[in-house]
Amino acid sequence: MTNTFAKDVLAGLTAEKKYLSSKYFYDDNGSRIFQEIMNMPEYYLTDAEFEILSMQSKQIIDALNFSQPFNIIELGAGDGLKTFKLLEYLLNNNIDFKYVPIDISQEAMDILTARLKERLPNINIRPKVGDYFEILKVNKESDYPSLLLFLGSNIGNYKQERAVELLGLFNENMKDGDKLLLGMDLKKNPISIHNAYFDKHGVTKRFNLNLLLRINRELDADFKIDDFDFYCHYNPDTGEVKSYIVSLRNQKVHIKKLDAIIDLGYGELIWTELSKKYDVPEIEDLAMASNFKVNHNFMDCKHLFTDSLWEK
Ligand code: AVJ
Repeated sequence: MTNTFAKDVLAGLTAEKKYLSSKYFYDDNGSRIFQEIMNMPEYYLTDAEFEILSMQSKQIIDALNFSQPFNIIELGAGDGLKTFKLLEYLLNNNIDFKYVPIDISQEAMDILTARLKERLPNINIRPKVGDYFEILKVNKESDYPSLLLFLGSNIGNYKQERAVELLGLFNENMKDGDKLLLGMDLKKNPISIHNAYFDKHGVTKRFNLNLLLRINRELDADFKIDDFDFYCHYNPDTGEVKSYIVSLRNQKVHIKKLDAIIDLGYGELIWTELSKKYDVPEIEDLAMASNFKVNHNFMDCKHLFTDSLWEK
């Protein structure tokens, strides 16, 4: 793991246009800062998706048209209890299902399992730790229909081609009749999007700069955090939020474990993240490109966000 981290950091910081992957934001500190982001009122995504799953559980479950029992497989579940309201609805209505949260973090799965068992003592939960696709492979052998969940706008971190590739892999691991519920952030007033990502509290800045602290710690580097800033912008034409770390001076950074010295110029950018926003026609196009059909878009009342239900 540290090995691919090292390789990716070296590739990104020696590229013509520097970049670091947002997947590396989520070390223990980064995950904590992300919780802070989700708690900010400006970061409307969390509340909007919570509203959808609280207010429309019945509509979502009815739209599945599943026989019982069935599986709910959540990819990248984390410890955030995102699906709590949906699970609660199912248990309150004596619907027979098994919940399979998947995450790469053992700690996140332990926390999630403990919390759910405490609040929903009757839940049939089978957490899995590891790579999505290794675990998803067994879905094809299940006798029961499955609902895959990929929530929280995580798909927005992937460029079009990579998103199609990932969704195609989901598709290949689904049986006929299985469904996918995909959390996607919608295009809206650009100012709301700007405020969610360029927050005035500086939490998102800390979230980004934490990646440099992680490189300092894990790869024995000497990034001076005060010599860097954060910048992001939303382009309403493309629906893309792009986030960057900015070098505030001409400087050299020594990354001992990579045996590398990185030159950064005044104002030079390190691209860290893409957070893509969609409109409904783009959702249809993405579904089609990855061999899915859109069954229904479940939106919050302000139409900020959609949990888009797809079928093969
Ligand atoms: C967890 C990837 C969906 O892109 O909105 C939040 C991460 N980045 N603020 C997103 C994030 C900056 C988030 N995702």
